[in-house]
Amino acid sequence: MNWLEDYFAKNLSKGKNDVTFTPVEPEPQLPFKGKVREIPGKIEAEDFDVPGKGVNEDGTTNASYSDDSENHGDSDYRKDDAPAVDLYNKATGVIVGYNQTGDWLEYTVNIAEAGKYVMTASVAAESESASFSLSIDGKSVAEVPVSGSSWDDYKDVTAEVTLPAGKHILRMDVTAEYFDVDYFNFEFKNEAAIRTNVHMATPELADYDVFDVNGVRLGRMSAYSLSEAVSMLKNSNSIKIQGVYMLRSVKNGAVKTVRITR
Ligand SMILES: [Ca+2]
Ligand SMILES: [Ca+2]
Ligand SMILES: [Ca+2]
Repeated sequence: MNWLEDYFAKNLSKGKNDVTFTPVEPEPQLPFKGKVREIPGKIEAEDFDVPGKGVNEDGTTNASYSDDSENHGDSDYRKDDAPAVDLYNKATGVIVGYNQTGDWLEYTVNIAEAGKYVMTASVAAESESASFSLSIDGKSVAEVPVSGSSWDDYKDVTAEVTLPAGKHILRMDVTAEYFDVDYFNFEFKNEAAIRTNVHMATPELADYDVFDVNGVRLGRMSAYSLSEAVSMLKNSNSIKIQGVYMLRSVKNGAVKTVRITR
């Protein structure tokens, strides 16, 4: 009798009803600190869900992350509930680092309304070839390339995503190693566009002098641009005589001739 037969003889002779096996009672994953992450809003990468337990009836697990068992990071931020995830302390706070292909993190989110959002992630990398994907309840919403030249140089990567309303599981899958990620920020698309435009050229009210064809100054007006001043002058009731007038920017001396017909 070999050892295996011996083992079966000893253990199975008691009858299979004697074998006690207590399955782990399944427990769902839960939002970190009991707080569902709101979209629009900022989600810290390190605030992924607290893992649940066991296996559900449909065969799905209640894991909230996947990572190699070693903690490569220097932060103990999640040492109690997720010690395997590689968290690091950086100048901007805690970040998720050592992101290897196949690692993933999940976040329970509440999305204010269905529609288009601009996702901005703060990331660092030392290569041109890293990437991650984002999905909602297992359905991919974005594939985001990440590149960089320093682990200390965090920069924004953006993607437009279409999201459903309500409570869902947002998941980040590492599709190509390596990169570090500090946070994900979601904004309504229109608000993000307005903010970008304002950032590019903040309109400022400026003064323009109005002269007649003889060089006599008739007055001063305020407008956001020289072209706006031109159209204001053309539509103004205060110029009653048709003819050629001149607008000059008080600030930079730019001049524009305006022909007014009545
Ligand atoms: Ca790890
Ligand atoms: Ca990892
Ligand atoms: Ca962070």
